[in-house]
Amino acid sequence: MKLRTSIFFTIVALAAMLALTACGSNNSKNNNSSPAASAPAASEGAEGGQTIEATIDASNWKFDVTEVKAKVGDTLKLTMKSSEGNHGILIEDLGGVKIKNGETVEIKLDKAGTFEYHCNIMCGQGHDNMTGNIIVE
Ligand SMILES: [Cu+2]
Repeated sequence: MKLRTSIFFTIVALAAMLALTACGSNNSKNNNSSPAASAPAASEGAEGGQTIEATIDASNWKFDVTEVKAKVGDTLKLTMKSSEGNHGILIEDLGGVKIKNGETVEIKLDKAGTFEYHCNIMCGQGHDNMTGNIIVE
């Protein structure tokens, strides 16, 4: 009876020691792993950073909106509608963005300036009058 008990405790003690050393080696391995690089999130909302929504309605031969103002860092969500005739919008100075009737495009405004847009579909005698400006400050 006494012998059994002491063997039992010896086994328990050995098991505990094994467990401790196993834990110890695991911990040292974990400590060697390089820290996870946490890149800073894209800097949004600092200056500008808002979403500006504008709808430009085209008719023969004008755009109802000829000036859209925004700030550097804003995202311009531009929708084009054509209530009369067949028109489109081309913004050459902002990467040649094209917007068709009923379409919405999102443009990230990352530089200041005045960017002209104009109709890019030959729509008739007043075609050349169909211009406007996106002013980014
Ligand atoms: Cu046109």
